[in-house]
Amino acid sequence: MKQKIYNQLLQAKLENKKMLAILLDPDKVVLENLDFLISKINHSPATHVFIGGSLVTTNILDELIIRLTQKITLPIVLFPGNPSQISTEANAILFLSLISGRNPDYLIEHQVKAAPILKQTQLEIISTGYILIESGNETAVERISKTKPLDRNNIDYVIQTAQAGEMLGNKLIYLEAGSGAKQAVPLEMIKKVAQNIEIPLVVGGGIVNLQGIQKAYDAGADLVVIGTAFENDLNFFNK
Ligand code: 1GP
Repeated sequence: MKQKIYNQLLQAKLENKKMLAILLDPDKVVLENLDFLISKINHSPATHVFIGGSLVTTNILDELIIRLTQKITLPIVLFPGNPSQISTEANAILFLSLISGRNPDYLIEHQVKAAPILKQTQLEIISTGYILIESGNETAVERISKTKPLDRNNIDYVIQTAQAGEMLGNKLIYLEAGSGAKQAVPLEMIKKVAQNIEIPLVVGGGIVNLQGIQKAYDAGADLVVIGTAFENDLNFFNK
C-alpha cells in the first residue's frame, strides 16, 4: 500500500515544517456555501483537510469530498468517528484507535468492522493512536465513546500511553482535547510527549487563536488541527 501522505508527514517532520489541518464536520457544512468555504481554505495556511465528526448524521460525505477535490489540491483525510464515515473519494484515513480509553469498541471492534470495507478502497491508511485528554468539559468524543479522558495533570501516564501506541505500530499519535474543548492540550504535555516518541505528533481540540497554534508548534506538535474556530469564523486565518 502506498504511503504518500504519511511519507510527506515524515518528511515535513524531518525538515521541521509544521503542518495544519482544517477539520470539516460534514454535519455542519452547508453545501450551498461550499465555494466560499473552499476559497477560504485555499487562502489559509492549511496543509491538509480532515473530514469527520464524532456523530455524522448527514449523507453528504461523498458529494462533499468530490466537490472539495475539484477545487482543493490539499490531501483530504478522513477522521472518522465510526466505520460509516468511510468515503472512497478521500485520499487517506486516520485509522484511529482510542488508546486512552478502555472501550473495546473504539480500541478494536470498529476497526475490525472497517477492515473489509477499507480493503476494497484505495485509501491510504494511517494508523493513529488517539489519546483523549481531559479538557474542562465533557466533549463529544467522551460522550460517544463512553470513555474517560486522561488526567491533564498526569503527564507521565500520557507519555506512557503515547509510547505504547507507538510500540504497537501506530504511525501517528493524536493528542485530542475534544472538539470545542474549554482547555486545549497542556503545552507541557505536548512538549514531553513529543520528546518521548519518534513518530509525528498531532494536536487538536480547543485551539481558538493563531497564538494557540504557534504555541502548540513551539511545544513540539507537528500537525495542529483546527475545527471549531474556523467553523465559527471563516476569516480565522486572516487575523
Ligand atoms: C477535534 O481536534 C479537533 O477532533 C479539533 O477541535 O473543533 O476544538 O478545533 P476544535
